[in-house]
Amino acid sequence: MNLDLSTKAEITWCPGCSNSQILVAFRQAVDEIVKNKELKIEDLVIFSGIGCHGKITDYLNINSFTSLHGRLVPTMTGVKCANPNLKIVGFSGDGDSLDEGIAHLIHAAKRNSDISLFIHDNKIFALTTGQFNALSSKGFKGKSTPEGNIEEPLNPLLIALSSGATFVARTYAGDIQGTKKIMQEAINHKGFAFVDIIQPCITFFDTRDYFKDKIYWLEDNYPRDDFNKALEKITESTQEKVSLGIFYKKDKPTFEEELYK
Ligand SMILES: Cc1ncc(C[n+]2csc(CCOP(=O)(O)OP(=O)(O)O)c2C)c(N)n1
Repeated sequence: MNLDLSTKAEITWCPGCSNSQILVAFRQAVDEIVKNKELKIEDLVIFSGIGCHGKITDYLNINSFTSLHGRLVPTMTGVKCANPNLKIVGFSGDGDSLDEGIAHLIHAAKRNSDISLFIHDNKIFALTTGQFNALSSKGFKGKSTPEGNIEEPLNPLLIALSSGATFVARTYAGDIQGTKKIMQEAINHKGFAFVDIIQPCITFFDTRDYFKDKIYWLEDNYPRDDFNKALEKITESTQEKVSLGIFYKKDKPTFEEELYK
C-alpha cells in the first residue's frame, strides 16, 4: 500500500509550476525507500526556507519545520546534532541558500553535516515576483534589473563541491523519474548531499525552451569519486550543454560522527 503523504492544504503554486513536479518526485522517492525499508517515515524530518519552494512542507504529511529566509541549513544541522538518528532533508530556493543563506551552506558543506539539501533553482527570487538573484545570468531582465543584470552568476555546484560537500548532483524538475532517483541517492548518502534542481518559473522566468535541448544525463558509469573530473564537468556545464546526474560522491566521516565520538 502506498503511503499517504498528502495533506489537506490547498496548493497555491501557480498552475503548472515546476514545484509540483519536485513535490511528486519527492513523494515517490520517499514512498519507495520507506517500502524498501531503507527509511522509517517517523525518522524523516523535512525543512524549508522562505519562498515559493517553502510551501512544499505544507503539502507533505511528514514531520517538518519551516525556517526563516536563508536559515534552514543551520536549523537542519541543529536538529541533526540534537538527534543524529533522524534523516534530515531540506528544500531551499536559490535565493534562500545562495543569497541570504550562503554562509550557512558553505559551512555545512565544509563540516560534511549529514543532511540533504535540495535547491529549487529557478535563478530568480520568485515569491517576491522575479527579482534577480545570485544565480541569474548576466543580462537577465527582471523587476529589479529592467535594463539587464550586470553581474555574472554563481555556480552553485562549484560552491558546494569546493566547500566540501561529499555528494554533488544536478537534476531537472521536468524529469520526475530522474529527480526521484537523485533524491533517493542523496537521502541515502551519509554526509552533506547537495542537489541542484533546475526548475523553470513559468510566471517570471520561463526557461523551459532554453533547457529543452541543452540538458543531458551523465553516462551510467560516470566516475563519481574523481574530484578533478567533477570540477571540470561542473564548470563545463555552465556553457552550451547542461549535464545532469551525480558529479561527485565520497565517503568521509560526518560532522555528527566526529561530534559524538
Ligand atoms: C531576511 C529576509 N529577506 C527577504 C525576505 C523577502 N523574501 C521573501 S521570499 C523571497 C524570495 C525567495 O526566493 P528564493 O529563495 O529563490 O525562492 P523561490 O520563491 O524562488 O522559490 C524574499 C526575498 C524575507 N522574507 N526575509
